Amino acid sequence: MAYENIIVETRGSVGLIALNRPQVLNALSTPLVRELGDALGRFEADSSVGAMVLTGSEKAFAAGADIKEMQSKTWPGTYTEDFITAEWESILRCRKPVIAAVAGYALGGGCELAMMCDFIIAADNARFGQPEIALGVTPGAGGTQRLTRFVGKSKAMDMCLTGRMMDADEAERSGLVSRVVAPERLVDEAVEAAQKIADTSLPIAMMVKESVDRSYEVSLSEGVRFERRLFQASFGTADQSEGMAAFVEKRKPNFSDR
Ligand code: DAK
Repeated sequence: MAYENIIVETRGSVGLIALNRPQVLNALSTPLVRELGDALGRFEADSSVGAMVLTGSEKAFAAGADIKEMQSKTWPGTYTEDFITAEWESILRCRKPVIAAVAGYALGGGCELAMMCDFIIAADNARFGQPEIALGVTPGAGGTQRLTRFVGKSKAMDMCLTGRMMDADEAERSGLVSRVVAPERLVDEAVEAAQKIADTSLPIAMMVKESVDRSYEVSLSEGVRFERRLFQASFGTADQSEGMAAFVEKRKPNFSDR
């Protein structure tokens, strides 16, 4: 697939995808979301890639779904075609870790897309929001659900009902983002974090991701039981032998993803 709305490259063992519709602040059109799904799928299938970074521009990660594309949609149409659900959910099917590197606006579907990633590194000019209410619609890709889990009910209600934006400092204080960096450091910082992940054992990194994600779905005791089984299963890997031998021998581990 030729990409017109994203820029894709590989840095070391990291797949880097930049949303690229600068004239509309990276508004998420159906073609863009389709291309994103294709690129993520390729990195997911590429054994030389251990983690991905998703970013935008310095002005906008993404200012939401493309309002001009949505404007003429109807209820029966969005419902029967299940408006862009399958394409949007492609990022949730990634089993390799995906980091969002967010500068500028991450609004509506842009904020939702960032929250679908495994964690968010923000530039200090990042602004997050769920302004859909001002357009006469509700959030549609997890804004009321994931944001509430990240920042709690009070701030989620505030953001979804008033549409106000949260700056990077507040987002870090509230647990929405993991770290805040200068805009010019953003992509490098995210790629370095992704490379650090890619340097570990791929199956173990995937198990860690799956286990943290499971904490949102099940009770604490079931989650800990799931984690315990994965921990025990990790002793069936060559990478457990290598990781522990490397520690004892005071050298860097050389993981083989087995
Ligand atoms: N869609 C289309 N075009 C957009 C856009 C958007 N979301 N955001 C900005 N643009 C365009 C503007 O129309 C403008 O284009 P021209 O007029 O130059 O042709 C250009 O980008 C620059 O924008 P501004 O001139 O407005 O720039 P400012 O710096 O003055 O303002 C802004 C920046 C981000 C505050 C403003 O552009 C803005 O408020 N944008 C809209 C933000 C918004 O309401 N976002 C939420 C959209 S609704 C679903 C999945 C996802 C969704 C729903 C369902 N399913 C899976 C079912 C998501 C829904 C949404 O995101």
